[in-house]
Amino acid sequence: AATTTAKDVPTVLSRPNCPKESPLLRAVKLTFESSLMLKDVESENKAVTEGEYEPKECNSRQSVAILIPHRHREKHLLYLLNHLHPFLQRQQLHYAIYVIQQAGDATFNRAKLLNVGYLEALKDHNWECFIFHDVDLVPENDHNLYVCDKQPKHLVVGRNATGYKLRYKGYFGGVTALTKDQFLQVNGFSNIYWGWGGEDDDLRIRVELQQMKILRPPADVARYTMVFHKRDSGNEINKDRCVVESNAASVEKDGLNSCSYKTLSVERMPLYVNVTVDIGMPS
Ligand code: UD2
Ligand code: MN
Repeated sequence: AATTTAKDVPTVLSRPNCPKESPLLRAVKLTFESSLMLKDVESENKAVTEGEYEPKECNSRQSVAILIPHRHREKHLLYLLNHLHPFLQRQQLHYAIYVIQQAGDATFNRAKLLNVGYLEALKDHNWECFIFHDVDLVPENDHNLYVCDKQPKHLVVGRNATGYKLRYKGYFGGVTALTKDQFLQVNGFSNIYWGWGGEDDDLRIRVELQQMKILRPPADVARYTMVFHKRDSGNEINKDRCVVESNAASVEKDGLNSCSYKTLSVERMPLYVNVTVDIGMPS
């Protein structure tokens, strides 16, 4: 019979759990160099493979999928990747970055793209935590931890353009963190928000309907720089954004369980998984 000796024990068992607070957190100055190239960011992040990273020194406390809805914001994506990879590594997380690209020119639908990202990422790994992340928001403080909590979390209290203050009570836009189960419990985002606005408030309504409570890090930590931009063409203000709001009955029919889409490609790039998807158009 086979006997087990110490040297057969996989290293993953012998290495310690990562500490509650990573010793690697530090103050970092954000940079937005227009000359930055993808190959520079790739060569500075050699430990990342196909968008995924796992600390070698310890067992990560959570596995986290970062989901970024995207169309035609290449420069913003580059700035974000440049900052986010080292940032997440300093937090000693097992993570992967997914960019969900809306194919075609139909009206943008941020919320539906994020539903797709959740469903597609779970095909790769049983992620415990999901971060729903605008492409243009760069976290300023290493202590803004990209992990999930007992309740859904909103990671943006303030940003440069709004004097680092919460925009309004109940604001839930920009960057949010929900566990796999929390997101399933609210049936994800509504799929019917086409164009700008409202889908973030709708997610808050879904969270509240489940008697969950939104948590936020302290204001001095939950700070972001938003790269300046104008409203994109194809993402005009959604005039129906207040009409379509979810309620207890609609949540059961509209969300993750009704999200229909066609995956056109899944490209495993060095720094992210690029999911290109046909999500249809407003009916
Ligand atoms: C606010 C919210 C955002 C969302 C939006 C309303 C903050 C910081 N953010 O963002 O979470 O609720 O209002 O829908 O409050 N995008 C593209 N290409 C496009 C259009 C949008 O990639 O053509 C993506 C990209 O990730 C972008 C996000 O969608 O960051 C939100 O769009 P935005 O940045 O134009 O809207 P903004 O800044 O008003
Ligand atoms: Mn923005």
